[in-house]
Amino acid sequence: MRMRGKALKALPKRPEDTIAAVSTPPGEGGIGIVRLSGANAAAIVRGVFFSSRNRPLDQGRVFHGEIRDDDGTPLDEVLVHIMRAPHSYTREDVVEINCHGGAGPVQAVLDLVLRHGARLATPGEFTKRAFLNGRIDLVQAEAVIDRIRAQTRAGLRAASASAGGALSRSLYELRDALADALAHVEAAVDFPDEDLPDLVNKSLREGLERTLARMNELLATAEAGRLYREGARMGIAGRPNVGKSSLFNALLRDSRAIVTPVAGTTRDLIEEIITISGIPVRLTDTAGLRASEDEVEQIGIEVARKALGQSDAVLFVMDASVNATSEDEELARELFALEVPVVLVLNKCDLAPEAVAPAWTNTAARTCSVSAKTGQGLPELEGALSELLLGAAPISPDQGLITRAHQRDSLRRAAAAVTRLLDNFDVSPEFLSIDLREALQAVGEITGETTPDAILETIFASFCIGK
Ligand SMILES: Nc1nc2c(ncn2[C@@H]2O[C@H](COP(=O)(O)OP(=O)(O)OP(=O)(O)O)[C@@H](O)[C@H]2O)c(=O)[nH]1
Ligand SMILES: [Mg+2]
Repeated sequence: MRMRGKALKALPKRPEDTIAAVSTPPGEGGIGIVRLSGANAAAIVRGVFFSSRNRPLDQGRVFHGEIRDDDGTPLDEVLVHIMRAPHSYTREDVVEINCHGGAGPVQAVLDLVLRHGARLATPGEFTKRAFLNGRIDLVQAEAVIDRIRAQTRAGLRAASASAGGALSRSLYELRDALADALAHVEAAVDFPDEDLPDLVNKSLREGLERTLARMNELLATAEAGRLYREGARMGIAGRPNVGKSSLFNALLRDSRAIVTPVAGTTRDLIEEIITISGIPVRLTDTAGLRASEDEVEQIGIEVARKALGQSDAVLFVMDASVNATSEDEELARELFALEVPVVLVLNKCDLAPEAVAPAWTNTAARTCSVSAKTGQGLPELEGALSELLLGAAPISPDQGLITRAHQRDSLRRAAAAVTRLLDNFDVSPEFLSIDLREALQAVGEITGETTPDAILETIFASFCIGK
């Protein structure tokens, strides 16, 4: 899909050289793919590939044959697939060589095509070419790497929606509305004697108010977008023996952490990923927090405190079957001071079904009664955690979300410019056009139309080699 529309900046020159890289991960597998892109891709492969049926390499077919070394020795048996420009990922000629998947074959085939004139691709260079050649915009390019790195189905759906253009479409609507407003305002500047009719002024203002509302709607997706993409961290804290490791195992649905009746069982951090409402959550079980003489335990407690401070949420576990102690109270005070949302978990409710949170926990913290042993209350706890992350009405991953900090920052800048403009609407039109230009620039930085080259470099450099 072509999305660039009215580009605000001339595209950089099309790259001339032909690049090559291994597109599959290192290690052993059924196949390993060496990919080439550029004007000489087919010619380079023709020099090293020998078709088993002696057919000329051409588009649209898969060819079986051998890759031979310069002295004619067979290196690997392969399938070759040619995609001619512009019907390819990069819009250039692309050739994929399917080798046997091991370091030996893929490296030998890569070395050979490099000797025959290809250059080793930099990280993300195939996708960068797709962007520079106008096949995809920057939002879609970034969604490609999000697809590769997606850890949950919801994360993959969010990335796929953006790769398909869902977020881009919203941004182009904003850009077009801002560009139209700018045209109106500049007409007013060009013909200063002719006051803009009130009607035009009114519809301009209303249009910009709608644009601002739409920007704010998109900004409201940023937290969910970040969570689907990056995930969250949650730590389990509490006194020794309250059942933290049991709860960790129950949420993981696996016996990962050691559970014993001995207080001080867990020493090190134990981390595993669980999924809550489509969000990958790195759950950390920690050493029970208490004043301890034991050196190993003390170190564990220190590490636990640090991990908890870096969490997006803390599950503060208490043993409901015994009276809360002053240690619980002190710990609660410490955890609430972290300014991280805390969920109070009253565990072992199978032993004490009527237990309630002690009066001193009377804060805004959510409270859940669970039994890590029987599983009672776990769905409610997971629901509370989901609400804590995504709110009561979760945003669907399919709608094209703002997922990255740089997208959010640019959109905030655009919204601030439109807000400023609306606040000063009755002042001279020159000022309006300055704000409109700034908003357009900021929106264009998200889609790639006005993104400075240095930032583009950084974005693509974070991709993997071969993509
Ligand atoms: N009845 C009952 N026992 C539980 C429950 N959860 C944990 N236990 C028991 O409580 C004891 C301590 O459990 P752990 O999960 O090791 O507790 P912990 O908080 O990780 O302890 P430390 O690692 O020492 O800090 C074990 O004997 C568990 O079987 C529960 O929901 N109900
Ligand atoms: Mg433990």
